[in-house]
Amino acid sequence: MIDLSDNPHRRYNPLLDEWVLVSPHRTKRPWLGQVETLPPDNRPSFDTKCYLCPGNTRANGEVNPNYETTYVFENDFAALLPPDPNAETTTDGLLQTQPVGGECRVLCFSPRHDLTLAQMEPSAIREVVNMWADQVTEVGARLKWVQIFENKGASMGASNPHPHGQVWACDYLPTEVAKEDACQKSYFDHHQSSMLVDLVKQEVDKAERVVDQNEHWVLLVPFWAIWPFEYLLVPKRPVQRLPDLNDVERNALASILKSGLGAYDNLFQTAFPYSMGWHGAPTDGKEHPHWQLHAHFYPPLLRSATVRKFMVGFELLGEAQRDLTPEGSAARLRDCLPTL
Ligand code: H2U
Ligand code: ZN
Repeated sequence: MIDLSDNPHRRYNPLLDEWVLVSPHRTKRPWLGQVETLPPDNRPSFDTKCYLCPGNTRANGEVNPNYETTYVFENDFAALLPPDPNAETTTDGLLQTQPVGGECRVLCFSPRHDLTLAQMEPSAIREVVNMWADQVTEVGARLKWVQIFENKGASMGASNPHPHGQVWACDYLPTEVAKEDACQKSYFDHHQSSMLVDLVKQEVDKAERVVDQNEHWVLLVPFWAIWPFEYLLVPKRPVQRLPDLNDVERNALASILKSGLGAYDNLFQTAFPYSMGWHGAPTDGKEHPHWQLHAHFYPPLLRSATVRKFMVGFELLGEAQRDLTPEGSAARLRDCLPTL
C-alpha cells in the first residue's frame, strides 16, 4: 500500500461525485508567488460610515434600528428578485435560459463593528444560530432553497468588515446543491442510512481528521477537502434542517463554532478569511431523509496570513488539487484550538 502522506493520489468526494488530486510530496517546494497585503485591523466598535452599524443610513436611505443582538434586512442590491409570472424558459439550439425567482437578505451578526464571529461570546453566537434557523423557517416557507452564508475578509469579497452574513434564497436547487442532493439520495437508496451520518461515525472512530467535537457536533477536515484548511461541520444525529436543532444542540453549535473559528484565527495569527455556508434539506415542505444538515467552510489561506491558494491551471482545466494532506491540516488545526 502506498503511503498517502507522501505520494500523489486521488481522493473521491461522495457528496459531489468528484475527485481531487492530492500531491503531499510537493509541500517542500519554494514559494516566490504573490504575497497578499494584510488589511489594517484597528476597527472602532462603531463606524459612522458603516452601513451595517446600528442607527446608520444604508445606500437606499433606510436607517438601521439601534439593534442590540442581530438584525436582518432585505439586500438593497439583491441578486435575485421575486419571480416574474410572465417569464419563460427559452431554448435556441444549445442556448437555454430559465427564469428564476428569489430574494436576498443581509444578516448582521452583532451591533459591534469591531468583532468577528470567532471573537463573539458563545451566547451572542447562539443568537446568530437562532437567526440562521429563523431565516430558513421564514424564507423557506416561500422558496425551496435558502442559502445562508458568510463571506469573511476582503480577500473573500466581503465589502465590509462589520460581522455579517447573507441569505440568497431561490425557487430552484442551485448547481452544487443539486449535486449534493443527487449523491445523498443515491447513497440513501443503497444503504438506507444518510451519507453524512455514516461519515461522522467513521471519522469519529478514526479521529485523524477530526478537529473538534462535542456531544452533538463534529468538526472535521473532509478526506476529500480541496481548500487547505477546509472544514465540514455536521450534527451527530440525523438532522435535516437548521430549524430542527433543539436548544441544547444550538448551544453546542455556538460552542464548536467558537472553538473551530478560534483555531482558524490562531493558525496564522490573523483574522482568518473564509466563505462558509449551510446546506440542509430543501424547504419544499417534503421530508428528505437522505439529507443531513451540514456547514462547509472554505478558507483560501495556504501558508501564512498572506499566502493563499489559487484555483488555477490544472485545477481549472483538469481537477482540483491540494498539497497538504487533510490529515496534516487537521492536526495543525487541533494544535491551534483555543482553550475556552
Ligand atoms: P458582502 O460584504 O458579503 O458583499 O455583503 C454585503 C451585502 O450588503 C452586499 O450584498 C448589501 C450588498 O448588496 N448592501 C446593502 O444591502 N445595503 C447597503 O447599503 C450596502 C450594501
Ligand atoms: Zn459597522
